[in-house]
Amino acid sequence: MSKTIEKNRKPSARKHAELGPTMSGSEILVACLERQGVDTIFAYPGGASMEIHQALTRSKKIRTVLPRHEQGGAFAAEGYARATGRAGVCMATSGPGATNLVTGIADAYMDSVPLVAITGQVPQAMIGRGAFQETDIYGMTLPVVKHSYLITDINDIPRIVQEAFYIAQSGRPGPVLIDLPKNVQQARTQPVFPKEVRLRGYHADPKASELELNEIIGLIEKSERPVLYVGGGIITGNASEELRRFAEAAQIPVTSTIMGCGAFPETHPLSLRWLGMHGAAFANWAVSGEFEPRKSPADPLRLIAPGADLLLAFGVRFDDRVTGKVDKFCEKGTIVHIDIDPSEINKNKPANLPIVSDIKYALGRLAAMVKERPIEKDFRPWHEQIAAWKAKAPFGYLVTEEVMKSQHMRDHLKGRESEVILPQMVIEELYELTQGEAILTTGVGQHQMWTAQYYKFKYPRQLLTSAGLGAMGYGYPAALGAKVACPDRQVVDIDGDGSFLMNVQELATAHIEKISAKAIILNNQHLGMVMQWEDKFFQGNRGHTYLGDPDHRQQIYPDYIAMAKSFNVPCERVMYKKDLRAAMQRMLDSKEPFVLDVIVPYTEHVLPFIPANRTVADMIWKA
Ligand SMILES: Cc1ncc(C[n+]2csc(CCOP(=O)(O)OP(=O)(O)O)c2C)c(N)n1
Ligand SMILES: [Mg+2]
Repeated sequence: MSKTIEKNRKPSARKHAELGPTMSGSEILVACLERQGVDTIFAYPGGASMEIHQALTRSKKIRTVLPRHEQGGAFAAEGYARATGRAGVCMATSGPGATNLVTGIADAYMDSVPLVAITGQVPQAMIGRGAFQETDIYGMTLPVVKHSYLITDINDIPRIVQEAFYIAQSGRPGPVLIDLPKNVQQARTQPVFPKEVRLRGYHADPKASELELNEIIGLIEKSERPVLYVGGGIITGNASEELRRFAEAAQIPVTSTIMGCGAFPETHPLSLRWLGMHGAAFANWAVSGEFEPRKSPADPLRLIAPGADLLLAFGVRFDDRVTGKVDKFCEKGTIVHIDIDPSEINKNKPANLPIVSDIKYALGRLAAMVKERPIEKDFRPWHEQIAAWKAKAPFGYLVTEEVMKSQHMRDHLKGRESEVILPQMVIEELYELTQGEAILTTGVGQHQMWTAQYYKFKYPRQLLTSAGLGAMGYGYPAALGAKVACPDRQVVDIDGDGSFLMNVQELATAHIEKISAKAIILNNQHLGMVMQWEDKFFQGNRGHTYLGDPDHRQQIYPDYIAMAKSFNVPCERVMYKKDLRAAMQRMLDSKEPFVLDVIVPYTEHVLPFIPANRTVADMIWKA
């Protein structure tokens, strides 16, 4: 080593850290966010966070987007994160601002979305005294965060922010909360920015052993009817390419969860689309077998054709919306479960071969192993069975007698039968017009399920939906976040009239911030999904599921055209099929945010449908 280099070597502490100029706690926080590469924060100010907003006004690197409700801000940050894989950042003041973030934090927790949520807190000396706008947000969010911090020392800010981003984005991603009391924001010091994160006992990158992976290959060689059941873990683990290589090399059909939509191209011949309560009948049969339909769960099960004898469950968590009655889910199959999070193993469904691993690594190795030594097995009979199932029960819909006789036809269409727009048609049309390339977000309800059914997702991070929590109001703010992250992509929220109304104020954010996310409201004037359950289980008795104005049923209520106008957002209503395509094209061509209010009948049910905690034999799949 030359002398000059020797002389310029920093003391060893400097190698691991860097000293900054004297700043306030708020400025240190913003400097730390910049160092993390944060380019956008969705933040709503208040007494306990305005100091941070002041510091943000001086940042040249961070765009601060003002949502019109903190929940909108949290969902937008999630949309940003789901679209990119990078942590989304949201911020709120103490008390009500912080509690308004909770739904977004819980959503990020359920769907493993990297989110850093920052809250202002009352000054330390006031904590525990019932101070104005004091809530214990740290305590309130404990069950729904991956980790959380209450900062009590200004000198901890740099380390904590760095850890927060590392924890949120590594291993199984999730939300991290940082609660920052006002006095710490106001204090001043010279920050020390650490260069690396050191967390004892946190292993973000476990890897399957060669022995375990060889065991999987052995099981595939012994099997006749293997199925890959893959989930959001493939997407968060950036393992789609490895999955495709492995599935193709081994010729194993792939079904996904809704979280996994796009993890494997849904247009691929090996794709079984998605499974579960409203998933493809053929995917459910491929996993659990086809049975004679039965009227009551007390009736015996009569097998028509067996399902998978080997289930490769990769990056999934055997959610009840997927499994139904969990002991009947793939009852006869050997189950291999790979997850990065050891707490998922044997949680809902015991696995015959449980493996804790980063899925990208495991699938990459499996693909390489199969390429080196091809599987000597002919799965053609299995592929033929699956082809027969696909032909028997594709996703489909009919304009039924019930639609024709419905109140919708009387109130709005005056009997013009050929002009009725079914919700499924809207999504098919959007798929065509966007060539399957758009990023879609959704609310929660029937429209969410139809979106997943009638749009075929070719890539990961294309369907952004509140799957685990099922939070209405998610769609439009999430679309804003995705559009900010991916300004060159077409981002469309397919929403329900109930869900859209829950965060409609975000139209203001869209207009003022010039975020041209689009929204299609599949407006059935009802809380459709709840209504569907009323029809099925409560003889159609309406328990507060009608959203229109009962005194003026012919009106569409509320009037989204007038509402959007007040936000200066263009909006069109479509009532007749003949007008749909052109209106949708105008929406897609718009350089501004745009709302398309499509009026659809409320009579449609989402099919297939496996009622909760039932089996594939109880699946209703024909209208
Ligand atoms: C915040 C929230 N409240 C209540 C529910 C329960 N819920 C699930 S779907 C649904 C109906 C949604 O109606 P809409 O958004 O109009 O969609 P549709 O089913 O009509 O397509 C309701 C009330 C929920 N998922 N989230
Ligand atoms: Mg509705």
